[in-house]
Amino acid sequence: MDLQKLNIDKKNITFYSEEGYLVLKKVFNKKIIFQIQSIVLENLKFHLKKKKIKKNEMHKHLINFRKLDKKKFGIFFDSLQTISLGYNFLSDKKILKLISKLINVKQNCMTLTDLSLRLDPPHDERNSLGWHQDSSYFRQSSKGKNGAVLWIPLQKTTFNMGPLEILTKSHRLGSLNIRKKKITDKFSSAKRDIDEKYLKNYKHITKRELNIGDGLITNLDLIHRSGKNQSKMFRMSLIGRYHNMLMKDFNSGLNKYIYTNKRLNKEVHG
Ligand SMILES: O=C(O)CCC(=O)C(=O)O
Repeated sequence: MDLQKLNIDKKNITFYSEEGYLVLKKVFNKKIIFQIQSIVLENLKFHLKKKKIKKNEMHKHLINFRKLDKKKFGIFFDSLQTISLGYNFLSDKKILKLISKLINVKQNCMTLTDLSLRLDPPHDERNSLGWHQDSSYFRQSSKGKNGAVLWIPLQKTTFNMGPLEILTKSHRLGSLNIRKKKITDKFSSAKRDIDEKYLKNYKHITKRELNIGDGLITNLDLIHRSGKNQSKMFRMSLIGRYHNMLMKDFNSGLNKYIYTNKRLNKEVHG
């Protein structure tokens, strides 16, 4: 079921509660998405020390940058994680109203944390995520149903770009709180993949092509994974996590900036 123009009714709320997700169509301000794309481009020019990069050559430069200098690419990537426009976008009044209805909390009594801007390169799965629940990574709510994740594509995302894959109804498993597996490659993401034994009852994979202006909201317990990007472009997306702070299971915390530079991080945080 798709939700257009954010007109939420009982049917949508029931669908979200039964299936664990809701697809949003044509609801986000495209202008802001284009502005976020230009921030990525400006930041890329800055890190590559280039005066000009044509818009249609951005992906070519991103691909080469990641291939040629993983460390510098990591710094470039990290500096996109706290862009101010991302907060604006994810705390749009209408979005907050919608999510508050889905997770059944008074409007504005939610937290918004762990924003991320993902850049998923083509034919490179080092940072792809296998089947997981966001509730294993983000423990603000002990019960995943008291939180929601909003996933917004920053460009048209076709099937060959590997849109997010979700296991319909899998949120019914509750929060599995999978522990982090050790990683050996420092340029790969740490994983909390779910064991096959939990997946056997959830065979129905949903994936959708999304346009600019569309989005996807999921229950924090819904099992999902990264699709395979087999295109020639980076798949860019913005993600925010929302939690009901008026529930007993809410785990409070501070919003701490983790510096990419380990020495500086130690100096500041000890
Ligand atoms: O966009 C993706 O490929 C995966 C994102 C995701 O699953 C997450 O951040 O939890």
